[in-house]
Amino acid sequence: MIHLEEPGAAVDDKEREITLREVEARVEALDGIDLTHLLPGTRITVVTLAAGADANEAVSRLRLLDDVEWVEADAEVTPDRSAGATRRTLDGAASDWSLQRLRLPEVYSAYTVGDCRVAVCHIDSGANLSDATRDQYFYNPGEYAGALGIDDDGNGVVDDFFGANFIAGNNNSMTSDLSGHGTATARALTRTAPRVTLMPCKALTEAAVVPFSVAIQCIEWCKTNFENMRAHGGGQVTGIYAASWGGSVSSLALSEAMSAADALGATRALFVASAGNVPAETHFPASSGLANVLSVTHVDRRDRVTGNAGRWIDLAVPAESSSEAAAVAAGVAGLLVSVAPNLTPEELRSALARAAAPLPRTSGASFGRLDAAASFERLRGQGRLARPAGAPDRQPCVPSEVWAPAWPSLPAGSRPCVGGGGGRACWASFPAS
Ligand SMILES: [Ca+2]
Ligand SMILES: [Ca+2]
Repeated sequence: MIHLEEPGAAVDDKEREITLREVEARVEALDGIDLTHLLPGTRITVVTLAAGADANEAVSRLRLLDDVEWVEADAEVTPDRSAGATRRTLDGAASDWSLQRLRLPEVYSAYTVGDCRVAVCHIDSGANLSDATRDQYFYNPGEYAGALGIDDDGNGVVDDFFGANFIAGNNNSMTSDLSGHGTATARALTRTAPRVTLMPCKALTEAAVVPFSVAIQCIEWCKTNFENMRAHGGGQVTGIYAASWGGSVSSLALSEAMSAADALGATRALFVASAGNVPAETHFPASSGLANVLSVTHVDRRDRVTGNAGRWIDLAVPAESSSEAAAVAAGVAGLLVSVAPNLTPEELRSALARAAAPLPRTSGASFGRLDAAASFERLRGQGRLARPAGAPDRQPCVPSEVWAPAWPSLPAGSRPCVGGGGGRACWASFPAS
């Protein structure tokens, strides 16, 4: 991936986009470069080397271009499933003991939680439609009333009624999950957060790795959806992004996409990222140090940290794996947003972390163990609950009635990306928040 210089002479977004396309064309003209793909809304271009091209040579040539700020390999990381986990055990996530330890039953009975107009972006291996998660699937109101074969809501994917898949540049809506990982984290998330919508984006290849360039496309797709939801009357200010994967290699490109998702547009962004299952000083993106990341490890029934430990890790969640822990924490974040939609990423982080149950100082999770009931109590004490304590409402949401009427085809406040093809929207064209 290469990062292009900001075109200084550009006077508006449209011209800026044209300039970036011109730079991209110059990159593509270089020997050894086969294909480039400007990620919409960013200055990041994914470069594919020609067959037989020398990677080091191509990188050197790219670095010499005036318009290129930096070059990095498109690294791949793996999901944080537990080492001994089988599909069968993963299917049980999140387990009863975990929900009990989090005091979630108390939350369900004391508060009216869940709101189908609140969503969590699930960047994983997809999610198979199942009885457990079906009622909580995203049903894209920018597409379901549109035309077949058309990207009606301009988010880069044609007919993405339920989800998106950016593997191998397919940009399609098929989120079927071959690995079982995404289905398990989706179940953990939806079980934790009844009535909160799951927005699945498939970023895991058949080789069971997450390329950073694909994760970036998922962030953009979800970001566009959060912007559209906000533009059409939704109350959710902070988009929640669940990332149950990571690795030892850092990425400037992914960091930039995560920061931009927070800085641009009318919605902000909180990433809930798994800290890894084994000791490691770096587990990116959880260890990125970005202000809008909540890094999560896992503890057993006796509060012993069984996942990664380190000063950069924020919270521990009772769970079988770091993947499940991140999914559960993202679910709790969704629940909090469902009763207090105005929460910013800072306030959400604080509501989760500052109410945590203490763990021994040596545990390696800075704030302790997540305590969902204490997080709710903290917000109630601060007068932040838009929906105060009341009878639980567990009725399943009717997808076509969640956002009614369906959205018009042009996302409010956006414009098509120049050269992006097919009416694709540029969320970067939303003004900075
Ligand atoms: Ca679409
Ligand atoms: Ca369509």
